[in-house]
Amino acid sequence: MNIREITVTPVAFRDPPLLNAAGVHEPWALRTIVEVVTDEGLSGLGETYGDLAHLEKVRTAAKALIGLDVHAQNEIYSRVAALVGDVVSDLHGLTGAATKEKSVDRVYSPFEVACLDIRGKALGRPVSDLLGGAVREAVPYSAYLFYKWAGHPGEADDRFGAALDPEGIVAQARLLIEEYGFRSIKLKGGVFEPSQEVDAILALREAFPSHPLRLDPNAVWSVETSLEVARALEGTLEYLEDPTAGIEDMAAVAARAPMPLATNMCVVTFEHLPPAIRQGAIGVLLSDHHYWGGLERSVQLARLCETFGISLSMHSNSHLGISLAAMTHLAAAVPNVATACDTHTPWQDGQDVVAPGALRFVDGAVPVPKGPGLGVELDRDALAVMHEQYLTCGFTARDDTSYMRRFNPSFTNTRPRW
Ligand code: GKR
Ligand code: MG
Repeated sequence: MNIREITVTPVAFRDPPLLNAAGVHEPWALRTIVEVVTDEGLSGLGETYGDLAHLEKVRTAAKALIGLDVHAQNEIYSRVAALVGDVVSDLHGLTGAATKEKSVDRVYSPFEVACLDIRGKALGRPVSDLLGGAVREAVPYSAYLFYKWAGHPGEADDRFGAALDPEGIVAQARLLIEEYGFRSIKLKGGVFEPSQEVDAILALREAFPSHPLRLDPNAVWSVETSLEVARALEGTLEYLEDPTAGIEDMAAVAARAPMPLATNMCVVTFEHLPPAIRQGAIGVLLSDHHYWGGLERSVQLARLCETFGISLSMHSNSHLGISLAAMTHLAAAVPNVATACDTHTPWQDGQDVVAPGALRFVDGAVPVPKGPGLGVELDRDALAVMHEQYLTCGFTARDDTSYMRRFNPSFTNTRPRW
C-alpha cells in the first residue's frame, strides 16, 4: 500500500472572540487538512495547524512521502525529520516552547493519522483497534469555558454572548452543559486578576456541585500567585493547569499546592520528560497527538506516564472533526486517560469538514466511531467552502496578541503577569 498522492488543503472557519493569556481569538481559525491516497485507491485523512510556516513544511513533507508504504512509519518520520530543518514556533506560545523535536512531530502527525486511517480501512477495523483496542465505548470531554466578548468588534453578537465575570462564566457553562451534556468543566484563565478567576471557579462549584473543575491560566502567574490561587481553591479543583512557566517553577508550585498540577506547556516533547519527572513538576500530562508526533507516539507517551505515576488527559486547540475523531480513537485506546479530555468543538458551532453523522456528543462524551479507519468522511463541498474562506479571510497565522492590541494597544503578552 504505497502513497500515490497527498493533497494538502488549508481551511478557515469562524471563531468567536475567546480570551486567553495571549490575547483574543481572531474571527477566523486556520487548520490544514491532509488527504493521503494509496496506489490501491484507499484514502486517509489527517488534520493539523494552519499557520503558514507550518503549512509550508507540511506541503514540502507531502512531496517527499510519495511512493512510501503507509506502514513504513519509521521511514516516513525520517523523511519528515530530514526536511524540517529549523524550529517552527507559533506566535501565541500557548502550547509551550518550540523545539526541533516538537517541530518534526507536528509536521509528521497528520501523515501518521492519515496512514492509520488507511490501514484501518484496509483491515475494516477502527483506528482504536490499531492502537491496542478501545477500552471505553465513548470518550468524555469537558465543557471548555472561555471568558469572551459578546462578539468580534464591529460585528453582531454571537449566540454565546459575553462572559466577562463569574456570572457570565456560569451562564456559559449552563449553555454548553445543556447542549452537550458535559460532566466536567475547564475554565481558561489568565485573563483577569487571579482573584476574579478564583471567584469564577467558586461560582461554578456552587452552580455545579458535582462537576470536576479545572483552571488554566497558561502560565501567566508567578510561583507566589500560583500558590495563593492553589490555596484559595483547595478542595475545589481536580487539577490546576499550567499556573506558572517552566519545569522548575512548576515544580516549586507542585511541592506546596494541595492539588495536582497539569501541563500542556512545560512538557511538550519527550526530551522534557526526564527533568519534569526528576523534579516532580506535574501530576497530569495533557497529551496532544498534533504535537506529540501522532497517535502511536501518544500511546507510547501514555505508557511512559503510567510508569512514572503521571496521570493523563488531553489538550486541544481550535479544531475540526478529523482531529476530534483522532482524539477520540486515541483516548478510547489509552487505559490511563483518567479525566475528561479538552475539546474546542462547541466553539466551532457545527462548522466542519467531515460529513455529519459520524461524530456526536452523548452526555458529554463522543462515542468512538465504529466505521473502518477514523470512521469519518470528508464533506468535499464543506472543504471547498472552507478553503475559499482561507483564501479570502486575510489571515495566514494565528496571532491572538496582535488582534487584541488592535482594541487594547497597551496589552502585552508577558509572563508572569500577576
Ligand atoms: O484556544 O485560546 C485557546 C487555548 O488557550 C489554547 O490555545 C491552548 O493551547 O487550550 C489550550 C490550553 O489548554 O492551554
Ligand atoms: Mg492548557
